[in-house]
Amino acid sequence: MKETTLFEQPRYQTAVSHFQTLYGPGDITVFRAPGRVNLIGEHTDYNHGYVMPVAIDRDVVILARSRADGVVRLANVEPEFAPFSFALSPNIPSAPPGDWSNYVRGAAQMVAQQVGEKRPLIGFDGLVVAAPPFGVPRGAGLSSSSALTVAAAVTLAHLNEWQPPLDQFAARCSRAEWYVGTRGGVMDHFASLLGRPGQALFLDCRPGENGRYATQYATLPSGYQLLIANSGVKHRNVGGGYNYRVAACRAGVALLRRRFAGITHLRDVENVDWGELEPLLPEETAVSNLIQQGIDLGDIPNLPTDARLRVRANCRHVWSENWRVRQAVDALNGGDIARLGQLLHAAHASARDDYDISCPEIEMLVGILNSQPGVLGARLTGAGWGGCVVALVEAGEITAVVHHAQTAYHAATGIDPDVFVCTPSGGAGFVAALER
Ligand code: NG1
Repeated sequence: MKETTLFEQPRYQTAVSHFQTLYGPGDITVFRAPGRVNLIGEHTDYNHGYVMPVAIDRDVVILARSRADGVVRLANVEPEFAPFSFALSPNIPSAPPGDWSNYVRGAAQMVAQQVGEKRPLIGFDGLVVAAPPFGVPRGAGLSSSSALTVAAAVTLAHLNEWQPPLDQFAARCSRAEWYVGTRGGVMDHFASLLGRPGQALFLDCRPGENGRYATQYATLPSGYQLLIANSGVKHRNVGGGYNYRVAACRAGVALLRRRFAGITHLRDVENVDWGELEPLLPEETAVSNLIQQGIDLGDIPNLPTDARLRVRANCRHVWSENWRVRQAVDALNGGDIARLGQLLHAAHASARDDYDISCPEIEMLVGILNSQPGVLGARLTGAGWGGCVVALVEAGEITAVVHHAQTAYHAATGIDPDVFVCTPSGGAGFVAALER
């Protein structure tokens, strides 16, 4: 996009004037990182499995001006996010849990570690612009937090002239987000950095021996659109259910290893019949019981010893979801859209029944969407417990489906859902520079 065009847009005009009020006149560089919607492949990434996300046309933007003293000062156009500052270093102290600055601190620490002591670290004065309607909706399973992490990392990498290969950068961004206390996988950061307009990313979340990741792109079929419906129920990964699922999968691998020596992730048993795996996994067990059996879960934060884990069903979801993602790639490449729709249905049922990550509002939305002509498939997307539903819809029916989802969901729950058509966008990076 040409600079003049970009800075003439009201979103950027307002942001530039806000920036100048904070930091005075001078040059401004703009970076962006999109959120993502996951078409299929939920909770498979941290199991070294397969995912198929799309970068969405809602993003986190950072306006930045470099500072030679290595300090990062960051404000947000949304006043509920308090400004903060810190000095770049390979070991940046964290703010209290839940503070938005931790995503930026985690990203900054990672970049500082990579750029190393070769030269002085360049910091920046910055402004985050991610308010509705252009920003990534927060707590909606569309990776607003990872978009913030990636936007901060992209800004600092650019200012410090660090240009790693994109897959390596994405993997490092994912690890950087562990700083906030989650043990998430690589999907969101890959989607945000490697997204392409009009395409879904098929990612194998297991790195090769050289540490590189295999990626492919599948073009979304013409004549169909992706609809995103936000249930309005906020989901959070910090604490609670997400890490329980990570633990259940880890425990499953440890138990299966007694029969299948050397396996490290559920991915390793993708070609073994489920019937062979099932008897080796307990239906439900307490964390304390697993620890007594010598299974190491000690590094997973927020995991009480009396937490009960549905090891068998959780592992079944991951095992079957990996199969569905591979089928979905074949369906997309073969133009079999009806088949893709069926796979989305099946993926939703598995996420609900085996992974227990749905909730009544999501069920309501999925039901409403599935009842409409032109909807091929609908499923919850992202970590779960609220957030968004993604649906594949015939283009000719999309307006009616959006309208119906809004009115029917509001009538049933009293919540006004944000329902929108998603245009797959390009990946994160430098956008434009304004020289003054
Ligand atoms: P969201 O929906 O953005 O919270 C989380 C994880 C992903 C993946 C999905 C479930 C993080 C940063 N993101 O995404 O890696 O595991 O859940 O498929 O932890």
